[in-house]
Amino acid sequence: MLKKTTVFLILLMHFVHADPSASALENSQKKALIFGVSGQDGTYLAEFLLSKNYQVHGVSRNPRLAEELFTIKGFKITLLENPDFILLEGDIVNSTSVIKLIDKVRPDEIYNLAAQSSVKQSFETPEETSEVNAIGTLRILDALQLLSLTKKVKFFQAASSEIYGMYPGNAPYAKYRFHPKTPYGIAKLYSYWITVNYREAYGIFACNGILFNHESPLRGEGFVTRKITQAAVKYKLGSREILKLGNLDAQRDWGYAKDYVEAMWLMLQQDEPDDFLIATGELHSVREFVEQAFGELDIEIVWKETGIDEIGVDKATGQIIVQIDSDFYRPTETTPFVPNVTETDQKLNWKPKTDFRELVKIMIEADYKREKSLSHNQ
Ligand code: F7E
Repeated sequence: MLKKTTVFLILLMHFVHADPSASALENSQKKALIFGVSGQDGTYLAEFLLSKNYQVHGVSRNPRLAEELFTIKGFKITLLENPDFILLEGDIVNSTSVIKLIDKVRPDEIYNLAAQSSVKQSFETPEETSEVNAIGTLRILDALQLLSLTKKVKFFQAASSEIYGMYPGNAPYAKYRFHPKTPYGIAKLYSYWITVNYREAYGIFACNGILFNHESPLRGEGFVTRKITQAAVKYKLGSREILKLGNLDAQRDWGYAKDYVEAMWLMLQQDEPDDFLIATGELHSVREFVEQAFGELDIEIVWKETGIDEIGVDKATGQIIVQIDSDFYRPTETTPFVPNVTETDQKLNWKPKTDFRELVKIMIEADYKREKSLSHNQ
């Protein structure tokens, strides 16, 4: 009996003090490297991975600015003050920077979320867009090859529904039917195929998440959803500035970015690498988004006139809220289609948790809180 207790104590001491077991514990912590950490998706993904006990290395072109952004947006405690979160300076337009970063961190997983993310802007700066959104991805994949890390590191690429472009809405679903209609979509299609190619050629565990529009209170103000929620809140608080929009009948599949980062991570936890559509499977128009956003604030919109003269009016007061501005039209638009998310549901076992109404509500509430506190501090 005494002998058994002694053996148990010796074993216990061994586990508590022995260095090898301590370092084994340390080594079991996975390391992730996120390119584009300060954007909407990077921020949510960093938080998500930290909650899964990862050590997260986040790359930003300007870490000091990224710190400021995290602080303003309320991520000081969850990110900046977390010892497992490390901000690094780097840029995917620079191969040396990419190689050095990957060599330094030696991550288990890399997430490439760095992009010039505005489709409209891509018509004005197509070359820069391709440099970042297409060749940037190649630089990361090629660094893995050069550093002989093809078997060690798993890679996630944020692909986009813009790669489908002209997908005819009523055609039978086909995963590989691409006809991008924007410089953004074309650059993203290159990054999609180069990811597939490095998987097939070098056996990298590389996955494309074909992400449909995903929004949140962290969305940039130039994207239509955030533009609308901000305008709605300002109107509610007394502003009479007219909301100028482009194509009200453009349709999108809008999900919640916070849900989508879980899907990115899940892809890298599968037995085999593959590409998945990440979407809600529901289409809504910009018009519906406007109605829903103002509706959340008890403002009912009625539409009058047609075409470029169409206006959205406050039903209760007759005040003009929305006007059309052709500057927000694009030279070519992506045709919307309802994505078939069966494979994502069945193979990845992932479904979005937040529907369209909840998403609009989350964004309106966050903008309302922010605007209120801004006006309070003035
Ligand atoms: O436009 C229409 C516009 O700029 C949505 C990015 O995350 O999702 C996003 O790209 C729709 C378009 O996003 C305005 O014509 C009307 O049909 O919010 P957006 P996007 O172009 O769909 C894809 C999947 C990505 O990968 C991209 O990175 O709304 N629209 N009026 C307007 N759009 C804007 N921005 N402003 C307007 O006034």
